[in-house]
Amino acid sequence: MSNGAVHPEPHGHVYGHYAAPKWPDAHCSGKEQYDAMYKESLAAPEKFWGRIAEKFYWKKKWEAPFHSYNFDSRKAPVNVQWFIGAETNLAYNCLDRNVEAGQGDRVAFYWEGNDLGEDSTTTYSQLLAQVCQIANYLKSAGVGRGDDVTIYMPMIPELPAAMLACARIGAVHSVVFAGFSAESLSGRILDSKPRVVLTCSAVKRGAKPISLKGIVDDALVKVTAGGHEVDTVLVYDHTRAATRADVAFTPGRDVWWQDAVSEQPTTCEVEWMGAEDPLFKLYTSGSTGKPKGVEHTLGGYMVGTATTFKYVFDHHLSDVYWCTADCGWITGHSYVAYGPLLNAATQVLFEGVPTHPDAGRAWDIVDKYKVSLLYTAPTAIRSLQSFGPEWVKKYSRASLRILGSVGEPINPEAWLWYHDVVGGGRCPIVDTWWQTETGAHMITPLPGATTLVPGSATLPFFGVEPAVLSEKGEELQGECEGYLVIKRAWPSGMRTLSGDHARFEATYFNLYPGYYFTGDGCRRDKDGYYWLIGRVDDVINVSGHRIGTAEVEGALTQHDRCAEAAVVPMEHPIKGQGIYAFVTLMQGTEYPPPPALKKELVATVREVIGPIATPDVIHWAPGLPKTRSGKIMRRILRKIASKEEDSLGDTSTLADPSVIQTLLALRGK
Ligand code: 6R9
Repeated sequence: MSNGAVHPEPHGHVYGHYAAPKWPDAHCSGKEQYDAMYKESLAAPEKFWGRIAEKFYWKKKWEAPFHSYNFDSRKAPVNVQWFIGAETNLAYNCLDRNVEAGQGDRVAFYWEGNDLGEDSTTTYSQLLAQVCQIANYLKSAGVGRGDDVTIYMPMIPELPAAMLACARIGAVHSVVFAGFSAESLSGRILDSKPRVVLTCSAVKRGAKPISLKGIVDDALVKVTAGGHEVDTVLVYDHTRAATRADVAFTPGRDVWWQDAVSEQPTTCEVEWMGAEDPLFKLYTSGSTGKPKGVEHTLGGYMVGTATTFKYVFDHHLSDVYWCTADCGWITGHSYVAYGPLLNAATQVLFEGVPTHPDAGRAWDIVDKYKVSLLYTAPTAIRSLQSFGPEWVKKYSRASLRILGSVGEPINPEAWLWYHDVVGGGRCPIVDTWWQTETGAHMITPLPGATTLVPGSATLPFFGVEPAVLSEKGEELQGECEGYLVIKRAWPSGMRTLSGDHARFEATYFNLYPGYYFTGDGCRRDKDGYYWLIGRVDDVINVSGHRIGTAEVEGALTQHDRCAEAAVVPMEHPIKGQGIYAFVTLMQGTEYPPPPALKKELVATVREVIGPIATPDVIHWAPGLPKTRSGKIMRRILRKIASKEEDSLGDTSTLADPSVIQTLLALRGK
């Protein structure tokens, strides 16, 4: 069932239990309070969420029924609605509401640039003015309610500001991670068809400068060929060394951000939107086909992200929060752009990588801004761990209070290092399990309430009712292992897939009607704790980023020497999982071919998808193990990739069993 993820140790006792600290002022202080709140959230969701939602500003309150949903696609279309009939605005709740409450001079963002010595501070009032200017510019470019806007930018304050500007005028943002290739970007633009694209001239990641504008230009050539025209490209001048004259500009289409936006008024009317109007689309990889545009709406997402942020990070106004995720991923949407700002949090926004200029950068930032809440991914933890504890111990880290983890299962060794070395044994770790689709944390400890066991995401958040199913779809009880599903709707869940509700139902609801299917395998132990094992579908989790095997296979076959490819996950010490590709070359090729071909194939994948999908291993395959009906037996390929060919299991259904010996002979060639 597992596809080769680094397995957490299921028997927590080996690593011990870590009792929650006694924090009387924690938002959830103690297991009894968690139990009581969890129970109420399931027994009386209307009362529970209604009370929380009262704290936000609603132009119009919800009506009865408060929420409704159907998870059974056999009965009727799957449909989820929360805060029915209500009207609100996310930007208003993130900014105006906080400024009106006297938080205008509070720091919203401490921005730390890629290079040392580059930094800036943005207060809530300043951010509000900035968002209004961008919003006014977007309106002047013809963007209105319900219109799509694509954002392809690095981690500078203008990125979350642009997201909020869209939210302010009711436009639907689609942020594309600025590490994706022109091809990937063009596919996403062709799917959502924005008239306006926001980008940046160039960016430096570590020591390497990258021309984002050049990538956008290439993408737009493909977009035009695909039958869509983008009218306006707003370009933030972030070239540093280069001058504007070095940036290719298409007159009539391209506009310098600093020129156009600074002319705009610093106030902008709010568009009041329905609670179930779309807020954003975010493309994510699935097991088949092209990436799916996951669509989230306003009301439930607002309440869900704000509430999880408050409780899971036990956020108080005295905290300084730093999430290392990029806004191009869901973590950057929910826990950089929306959740923290809804709580008037002060946060660090970091443009660079934590190992530049050296492996002490992350801890330097922690000390510089007195970060108390740190949220990062196991891959970053393992990478920093590999440089040795000296780099951490050079810095005080005395401000740290809570450490968070997200993106993939955290192996107990990394957990213990994070806890003992980074947190000096003082800071609870919140291992938060959730997905692009769920919008907000689903299974997670609460720092003042939950006893921790390294490697377990522990217990469900308020309102989340998980279940574990057998392959046949029977609900398992007590201690068990199977597929993780969710039994009822929670506020922040996705509502549909962009333009394809049938695919939404097929992917998440048809397999086990009545349940939301997560695509993850899990164990539940005798204490009811959940242990996430990894994806059970054809999705590889590389450094916490989802990559569909089908996408990588599609990219490889774009090389004219590649006849067929089969991609499986492999264990990777830093990235969690790596990409292992079996490649069949065009007829007539001698195996192994000259070594340069591997480099070419890798370059093709980087060009088609982006560097995050770089294959770690290319394994030549004159033939692939297939059933008589022609299905590739990935189970066998996974075993070969993990050098477990002694336990290949049943190979009697193979059309040609001799392919296995040939494959083994070509390992490392
Ligand atoms: C938030 C995010 C979702 C997939 C998910 C699962 C894996 C995320 C995890 C975790 C174990 C955790 N995942 N958090 N696995 N423990 N704490 O990462 O969203 O990019 O959509 O990925 O990531 O496999 O299904 P997304």
